[in-house]
Amino acid sequence: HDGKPWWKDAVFYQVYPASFKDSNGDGWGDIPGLVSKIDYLAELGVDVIWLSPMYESPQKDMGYDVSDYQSVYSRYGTLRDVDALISACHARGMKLILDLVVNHTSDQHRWFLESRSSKTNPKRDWYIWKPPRFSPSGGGERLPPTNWRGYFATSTWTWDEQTQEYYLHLYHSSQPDLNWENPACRRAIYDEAVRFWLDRGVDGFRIDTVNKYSKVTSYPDAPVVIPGSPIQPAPEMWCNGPRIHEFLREMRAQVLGPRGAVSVGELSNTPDPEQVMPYVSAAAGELDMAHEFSTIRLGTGGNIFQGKYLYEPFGLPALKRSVEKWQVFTEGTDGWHTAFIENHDNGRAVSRFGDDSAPEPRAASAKVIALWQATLTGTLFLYQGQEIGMSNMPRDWKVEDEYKDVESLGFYKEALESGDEERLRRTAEGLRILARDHARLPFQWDDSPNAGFTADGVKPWMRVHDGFREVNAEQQMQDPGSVLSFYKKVLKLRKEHGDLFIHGRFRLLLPEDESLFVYVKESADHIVGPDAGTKRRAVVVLNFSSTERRLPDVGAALGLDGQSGNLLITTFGEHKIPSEWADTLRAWEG
Ligand code: TEU
Repeated sequence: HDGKPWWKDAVFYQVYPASFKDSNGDGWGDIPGLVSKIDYLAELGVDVIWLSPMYESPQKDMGYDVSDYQSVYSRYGTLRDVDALISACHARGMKLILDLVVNHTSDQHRWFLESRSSKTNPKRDWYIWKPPRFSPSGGGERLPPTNWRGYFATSTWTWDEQTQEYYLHLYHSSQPDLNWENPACRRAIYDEAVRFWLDRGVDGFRIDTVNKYSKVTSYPDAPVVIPGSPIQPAPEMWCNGPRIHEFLREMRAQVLGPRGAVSVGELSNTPDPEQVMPYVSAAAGELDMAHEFSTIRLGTGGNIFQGKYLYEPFGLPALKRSVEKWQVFTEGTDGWHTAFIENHDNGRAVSRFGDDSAPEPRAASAKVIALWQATLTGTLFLYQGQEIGMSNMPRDWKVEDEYKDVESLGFYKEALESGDEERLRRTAEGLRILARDHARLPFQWDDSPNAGFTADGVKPWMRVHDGFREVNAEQQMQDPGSVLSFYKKVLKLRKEHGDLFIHGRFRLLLPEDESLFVYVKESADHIVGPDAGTKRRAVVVLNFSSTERRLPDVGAALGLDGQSGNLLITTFGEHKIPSEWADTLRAWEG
């Protein structure tokens, strides 16, 4: 299918450097460790590695607090190690994208150290400083400039004694927001954080918090949605703000576009496709594609601020409706999207959408998730460990013992301090399902001590899952019936039938069925080559339950009766389509 950019058909694979492979026995993953596993990724069918932040950082938010964009966190390696990784990728025809974290820096970044040094420092305006307010009740108590609540369950303002002002941080207080309103600041970002790495040979970026750089610059209070709370959710004050599209167009025009760098934006808090399209329309000249989080975050309670970890169960129809919404929204447009169900900020898919209660259902449901993801339209992103069915931490691991994430601990602390037992119980339960920590356990390579992630006797920065002897890459590489083997099959299927599975139209069937997820993928009409003009169709049937399901008459049940066209039927071993379907489906062949 000519005329399609390479990144539409490519399979991307996210590596979380701290947890992938430790080569020097310090308990932290590192870049040489990743290089030692690159053939494993090539054999899986990975085309592009997305490496989460490996820059110099105090690690308050696992590297999403950058203190120097042009040097590497010592535990991960050196600039030369990154050069070696780039060469290793390119030598195999693979590519490498980095994580661009430029909504904020670390408070240890030299720009912030200069900015906070005095009100007259030339870089003062590179961050967002505001004077205090004083409580109208006359008590004279000093108050932050606004009542905004940030993502880690605190105010978005921290007081700076030296210059007697507050600075803004949507995340941790050690992550001060950069002021994108300042042109000199934007230029420095483009030069120091973007151009530097493109010059070294990286192929593009996953762009962190891509819709948050333009704030409502009048800094008003947010309406009260949490009665009695001094801090209120305020995403409308910084998500999809007044100048965001201008800024992203400028970044693409000035640095990403001329270098042909691929860009995928992290677009959270934007559940309306109408708001997503301006970011991913080719004509807009902003991003090539985006990650939108409605599906992966199903079950997070209420608003993602106060209720993010108050889990609300959902049924398969809700999942299907969410997938459908994001599968169809670019149809007939010049936009493009992504397919993903795991990343470093979310619980493991097999625990969230499958059944991780025992080895057999865990493997079976991991394969259902594999076939589901591999047959979705858009660019496919996998997260490390998804391909072997890694699951959430064991449910009996205690938050205070094993959870390390600044967001998890922020919400847990808030629930503890609330004095509300029920809230604390629900928050602990929500974290056991949704916490970002679940995706950050060390990769399970084999059944040796520490799962082969690091040397025996070394204490990994995060505890290894107790189940690593049953779930590890080594064992699955030898087993043709393993989850890993299945992923290799479905990634191959996806590419062999890209007109259906990567570029095809998605049509949901049986929307209200509580256990079957059934959809049709139809090839677009503009097939070039020998098949020009023919419409091919595949029916994907996924059983998300543990009970066998039979549909007496597939045609009627699927609402496809009377239609013709080539039907691609693919059965995978234990995923055989029930025999009484075979005749009906075969009848459609040809
Ligand atoms: O995450 C941003 C992000 O996903 C949040 O804004 C999200 O909307 C919030 O958690 C509510 O669900 C990125 C990185 O992926 C994350 O690891 C960092 O902690 C964060 O930005 C700050 O850089």
